[in-house]
Amino acid sequence: MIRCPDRHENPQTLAHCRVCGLPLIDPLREIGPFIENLRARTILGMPKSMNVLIGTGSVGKKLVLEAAIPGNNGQGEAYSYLIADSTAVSDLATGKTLFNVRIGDAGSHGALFCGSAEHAAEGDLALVPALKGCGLRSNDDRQTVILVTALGGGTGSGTAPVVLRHCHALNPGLNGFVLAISPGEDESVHAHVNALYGLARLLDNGPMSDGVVVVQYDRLKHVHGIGNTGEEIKGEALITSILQLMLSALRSPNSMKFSRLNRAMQTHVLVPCLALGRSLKIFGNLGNVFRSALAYPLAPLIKDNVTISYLLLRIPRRLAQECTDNLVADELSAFNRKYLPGVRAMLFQTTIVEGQSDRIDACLLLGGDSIANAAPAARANYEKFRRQLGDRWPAYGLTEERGRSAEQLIASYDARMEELRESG
Ligand SMILES: Nc1nc2c(ncn2[C@@H]2O[C@H](COP(=O)(O)OP(=O)(O)OP(=O)(O)O)[C@@H](O)[C@H]2O)c(=O)[nH]1
Ligand SMILES: [Mg+2]
Repeated sequence: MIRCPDRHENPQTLAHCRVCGLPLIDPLREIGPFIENLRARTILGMPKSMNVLIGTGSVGKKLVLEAAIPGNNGQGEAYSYLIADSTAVSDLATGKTLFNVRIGDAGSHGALFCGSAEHAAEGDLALVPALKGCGLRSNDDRQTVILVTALGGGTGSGTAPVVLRHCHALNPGLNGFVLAISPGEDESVHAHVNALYGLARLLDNGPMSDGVVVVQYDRLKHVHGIGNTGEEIKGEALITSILQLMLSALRSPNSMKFSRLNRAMQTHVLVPCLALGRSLKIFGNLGNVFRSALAYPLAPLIKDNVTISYLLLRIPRRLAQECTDNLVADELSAFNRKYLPGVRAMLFQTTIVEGQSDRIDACLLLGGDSIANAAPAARANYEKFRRQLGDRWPAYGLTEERGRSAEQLIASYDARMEELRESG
């Protein structure tokens, strides 16, 4: 209810009092923009972070909260954090710069479709000030944004592209990477529609991120690794490991070389292959470690289609003298020649970690394959959805035209990849 200046009660939807006809003024709505403006000015006084980690949707939120716990990402104070989800963050006690933007109206409780979440994020006045607070303020090609999200839900798939578009508007030179969890093959039609739409939007406009690392959710069941205290790493924890490797290898200024090469090659969708806690004593050499990673890509991949091969490598200090950059380069190019014959360019980044373990972690990021191969279920489900939908597009916050443009974006990416492969 809202009161008029003469204190008659009225429903919030009216513009004038139903008793006396005086105008109804909602103080919060009137001074909202003023408060946002004030907040933005306060934020601009904060130090600028060169590395920003953003989580969208429930899964993104969980992963960012985990990474923001001091000591968890191995990066000290290098990152600032932003969470954009349909539910609020209750615990901000991480001791870090952590912004929280609530997407959508209070009644939605998280159940949104991609298009509705996209509209909600586009209309959200708090998003840009929060991004400025994270450090996105001016054109700077050293700055890195890593965004983590699942694509099967509505909030993450709808919000992530909007957030990245704002990031590019604030810093056109940024290096942007996404870790995206795509739905498992047996998930619902809606999950696949959200994922295909979200992925298309991430490739839109230029595209919005230099590399989208796609992990298919059900593939996590089949991969196991070893942590530095000998514990088994599986399922959910594998995502955390990939994110940690990305946070340490793709931070400023190293991120620049990856994004520049990726822009030149236009291979924006990357499939990760993970080998965690491998002992060089057991595996003999790095090539064998890479081979064990390639045995089970975390999204479907046709190996002959791979044109670019990145390696994020983490080694303990005691192996630093043994694993020189020259050795890593030699082993990676020999491995590529043998198992990925279509590779035209490669790049790696080694991170040294302290500790007594003699185990190494490797994450190959392989690009050049088509999305139709990396997410076959997405395409089939999208077709099914389109046939069943009839005129109910608005229920999903979409129009037939937006759906078609998403399909075209994916098709043109795939055509570009095919052309690139054939030209080689
Ligand atoms: N990493 C991780 N992914 C999950 C888990 N459960 C489901 N998923 C994947 O994440 C997708 C759902 O993503 P969420 O982040 O929960 O959805 P959302 O973006 O919050 O969207 P809403 O539907 O609006 O809540 C599913 O389609 C699965 O593919 C989990 O426990 N961990
Ligand atoms: Mg959710």
